[in-house]
Order: sequence, then structure tokens, then C-alpha cells
Amino acid sequence: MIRSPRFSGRLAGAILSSILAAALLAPAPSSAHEYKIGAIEIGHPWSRAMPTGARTGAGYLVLSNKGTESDRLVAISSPVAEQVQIHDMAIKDGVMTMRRIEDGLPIPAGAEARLAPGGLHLMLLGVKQPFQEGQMVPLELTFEKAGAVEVQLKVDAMGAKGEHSAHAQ
Ligand SMILES: [Cu+2]
Repeated sequence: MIRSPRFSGRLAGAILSSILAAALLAPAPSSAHEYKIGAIEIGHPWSRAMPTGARTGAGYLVLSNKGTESDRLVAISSPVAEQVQIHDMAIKDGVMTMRRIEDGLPIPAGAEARLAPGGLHLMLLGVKQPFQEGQMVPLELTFEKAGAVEVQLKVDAMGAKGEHSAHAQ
């Protein structure tokens, strides 16, 4: 097949502009960030921007226990919230309900706990200033065995579902 250079040039141009268009349409991926304390690895803590006047924010992250002993997330605090709780979400009789987990979140040896929209999550109550996209929210996590570590929740757009928060490793 004989292809004129002009045609290939136009074709390449068309391909390039569709790639550029796709790149512009796609939401900007948040950069993954990680923390480690003892045997616990904390992957990409993130949150969502909050509407004006809102006082409750959410926190999502992945906790991996790389050790041989089980551990437990026992306390969470943030200087920007009055209280941080661990919540779970479940559909009960067709209604989405939220339940507070009172006695900490167990992370068995070799296992991971995924806190993500629609399931387990952190709930930041009494937030003084609604989170804004691009902001980093400090959070202190205390584990029974591994101890305490400060992480930063990266605030995504209001409607972010977190698909892109999977680690780009
Ligand atoms: Cu909640």
C-alpha cells in the first residue's frame, strides 16, 4: 500500500489531537502518596471537596498490615475537625445506612482494610472550614501496635469517586 506522506501526516495529526482531547477530558489523576508506621502501610489518603456550609467530611485510604501480628486502628484525630470516627455503610432494607465502628478497625496480619466511597470510611465531624479541592488535610492515625502517624488527606473534586485513587505504582 502506498501512502502519501501528506496523508500519514494528517492521520498522525488526527490521532495526536484525539489523544490530546482524551487527556483534556479525563479527570486529572491525583498523585498517589504513601505513609508507613511499623508494619502498617497507609496508601493514598484522600477526601472530597465539601459544599459551602458543610461540617462533615469523609476520609478514604488503604491500610495494609505487612507484619505477622494483627493490629488495629484505634484512634483518629485532625486539627481541622472536632472528631474523627470510623464508619461503615451498608444497604439495609433498600436504604443506605451508616454505622459507627466503636472499638477500632482490626487489620489482620497480611491483610488490608480499604476505606473507600460506599463502604468503610473515616468521618470528620465538626469541620471548621469546608475542604477545598487541592487542599491537604492533616490526620493523625493511632494503631494499637504500630503507634501514631500523621498523614495528609488529598482533597479531590466534590464528585470524585476514587477510581483514579488506586495506586499508580
Ligand atoms: Cu460516615
